[in-house]
Parts: sequence; structure tokens; C-alpha cells
Amino acid sequence: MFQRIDIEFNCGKKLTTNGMKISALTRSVVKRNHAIIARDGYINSKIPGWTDCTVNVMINEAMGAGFCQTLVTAENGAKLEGKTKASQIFFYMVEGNCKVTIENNSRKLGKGQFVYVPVEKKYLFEEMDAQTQLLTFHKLYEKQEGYNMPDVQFGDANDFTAVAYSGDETLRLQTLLPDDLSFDMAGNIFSFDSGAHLPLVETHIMEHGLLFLQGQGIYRLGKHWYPVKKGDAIWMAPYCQQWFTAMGKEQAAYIYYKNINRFPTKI
Ligand code: UGY
Ligand code: MN
Repeated sequence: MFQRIDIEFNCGKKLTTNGMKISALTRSVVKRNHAIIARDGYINSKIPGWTDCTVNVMINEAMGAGFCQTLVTAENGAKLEGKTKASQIFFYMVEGNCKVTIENNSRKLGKGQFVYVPVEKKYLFEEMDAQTQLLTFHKLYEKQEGYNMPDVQFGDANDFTAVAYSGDETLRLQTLLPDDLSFDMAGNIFSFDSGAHLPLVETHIMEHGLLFLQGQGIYRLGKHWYPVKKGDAIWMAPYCQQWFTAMGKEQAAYIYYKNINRFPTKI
């Protein structure tokens, strides 16, 4: 007699055998120098001042990272109210709409738009559509002698030219924050045609946090190869070796954080 065995990989569902869900399986991985946080592993956090929303802290210093990355999903009446302290925060609208006020400056924020909030600034996100998704990158600001503090930056990813990476038109990079030494972090969007890949295995001091916005592919992290897709977050510690190729029927794209522009050593 045959037994039916269904195995569903890589779709956010649990693996299934004989129609039974196996809840002991996950695509999420946490290692010393990298992590994949897939949505199947989310547990919610409560953040003071961030109300009527679900917050998932995907990356932070408890993991060994030098920054924090969260995903906020709004319910009806959601509000994020606070003041940046020693850390700057980059907010990127993954889905939905809201109104944002930084100090006394208000704007509407829609899908693909962002606001960078420097240290010591009041912020208020309100009038959020239910299911709005807001991605945040937080980094302790390191002041650079001879440079002013960065200003608040509002922007729309659609207004940023996608530049061919390493001369390869199948890889396109958008740099959302100014190329200016007053900034110590970057927020970039990397888009890959299906089949396109990073030109080399990168080995670098800079750290990354990323969120897949579209498509799927295979990420190499250290000696491991992971299938990844829209909604997955990845942490790459300094010197975590990395490579990616996109696959499937659509382009892949991810938004990522990178620490930049500062003296590399305390020695
Ligand atoms: O900016 C970067 O280091 C980028 N090329 N890394 C990556 O996509 N993993
Ligand atoms: Mn890199």
C-alpha cells in the first residue's frame, strides 16, 4: 500500500507529510555570522510608543549584529510615536500608506517611499492603512569630525536611477541615501534579473541587514546555500562571505543596510 508523502519546500508553509503539518521545521537559520529570518518563525514584540501594530525584530545586537532591523505591520489605528536618541532610523514603506511627521514636517508615505530620521528627532507615523508594512533599520550614529549631522531625508525609490552594477545591466543598484561622509549608513535596493548573480563572492568588513521585496533565488552565506524569497530577512556579519543568484519567473529585489564611511579600526 502506498503512503502519500507531500513535501512543500520554501513556501512559508510548514513541511507536510501524509497531510500532517510538521511544525518542528523552519527555513529560518541563526548562525554565528549570518541568519535567515523567514516569516514562519516570527514572534511579536511590543515596543513602547508603537501601538496597534505587530513588531517583528528580525536582527539586533542580541544576535551579534551591530544594528537593528524590524518589520512593523499595522492594525487599525496604528501609530508609531517617539524620538530618536543615539541611533538614527531609516523607515521604508514595504506596503500600504501612512502620514509621517518628523519634528514639524508632515508628509504622506506610500509603497516604496522612505524617511531617514537622524538622531534626536521626534517622529510620528499615523493614519496607517491596516496591513501597512514598514521596515526599519536602526544604527548608532558615529559623528564625523568636520561634518554636520545629516538632515532628515524623504524619498521615493522610484525616483532613484538604477545603476548597472559592475557594468552588468542584469544587476541594478539604487542608492537611497546621499553619497556624503556625514552619513555612516547606506540604504540600497538591489534588483536582479532572473538568472543574474553577484559577480563574485563578496568578503568585506561592512555588515548587512536585508529584506527581500520581490522574487526568489539562492543566497550563499559562508559555506551554506539557502533558497530565499520575498519576505525573508538576512543578517550578514562583517566578513560573512556572500553571493546571490536570482531564479524563477520574475526579477528578485532586496533592500539592504550597510555601515559605511567611518575609520575601520579603534587600534
Ligand atoms: O553593497 C554590497 O556589499 C552588496 N553588493 N552586497 C550584497 O548584495 N550582498
Ligand atoms: Mn555585500
